[in-house]
Amino acid sequence: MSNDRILALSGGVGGAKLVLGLSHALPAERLLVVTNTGDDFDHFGLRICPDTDTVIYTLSDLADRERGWGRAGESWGFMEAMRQIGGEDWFNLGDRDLALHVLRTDRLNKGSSLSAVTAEISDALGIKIPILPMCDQPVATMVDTPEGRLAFQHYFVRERCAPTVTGFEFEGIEKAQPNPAVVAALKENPAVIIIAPSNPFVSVAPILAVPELSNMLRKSGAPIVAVSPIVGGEALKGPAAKMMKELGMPASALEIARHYRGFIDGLVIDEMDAELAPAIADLGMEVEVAPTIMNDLNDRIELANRTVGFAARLSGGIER
Ligand code: FO1
Repeated sequence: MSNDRILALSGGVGGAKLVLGLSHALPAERLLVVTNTGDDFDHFGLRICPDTDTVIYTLSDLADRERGWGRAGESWGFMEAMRQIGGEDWFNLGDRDLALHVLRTDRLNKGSSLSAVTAEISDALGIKIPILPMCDQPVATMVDTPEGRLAFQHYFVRERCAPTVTGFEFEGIEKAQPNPAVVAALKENPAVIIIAPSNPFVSVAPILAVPELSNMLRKSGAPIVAVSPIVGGEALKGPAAKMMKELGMPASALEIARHYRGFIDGLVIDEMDAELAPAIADLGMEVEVAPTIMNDLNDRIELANRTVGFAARLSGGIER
């Protein structure tokens, strides 16, 4: 018998938007968020965890709504001073954001796990929803380009996603162990697993690549539904559509369905892509057509409700 918990897999700004909607649609004890750690990297000796931090700031309402990452009301004295003394300035660290990186790095250096320090910071910010990094071991998403291999943040921020991608590598993934809290939650048979509208290649793939995690997700018996990050042939935020084209795929919700085929039971697509529904259904998955563009909080809550409702309807028909 499944309990009624919802497990959401999230990376990037798009993922955090749906997580915010879910946090308003569900009581805190029903939601667990698993974050991608492949974007994490060391900068000035600080451990930076962007996808986890975006969820932390979003759920504590500290996030900058414009940027989607970092904190609102930020000041940039540190960056100005860094530039003045000739330090690297391609990655912007706000003065308040820095506190999180300094505290986390200090705790990690003293032996805390990423999960433990994430829980400590979440608690301090009054977040009741468990924010669970996919694993506590370091994993580094690398982006292969014709000019060579780039660390993810170099590709994404320093090079502004300009290089052509030819492939991805998740360095360290073979030594990664699924976050024990995620393993425990999966053993308690969650009701629903949601893949947020995150970049499938660099935000979702690292999570699904953690050894055994994909098997555990499927064995949990919970329906797995994804929300397409591609609407009308474009990614709403970030380089997903550009990556798909560079990898020789059409940038479409149908291609997203093909990408997740065999793993997900249902895909939520935008009304703009409604005509793709039959072709997606032909791939052997259920399809929900809904407004998936999240401009405000209400959109986020609406999409969260539609996605949970869709997945709950699938629970009856899951045979694995
Ligand atoms: N993204 C940018 O495009 N430019 C930045 O300067 C930048 C700084 C930054 C600092 C902290 C943080 O948690 C995230 C930051 N991001 C920045 C976003 C980050 O690169 C992306 O959110 C993820 O890595 C991909 O989703």
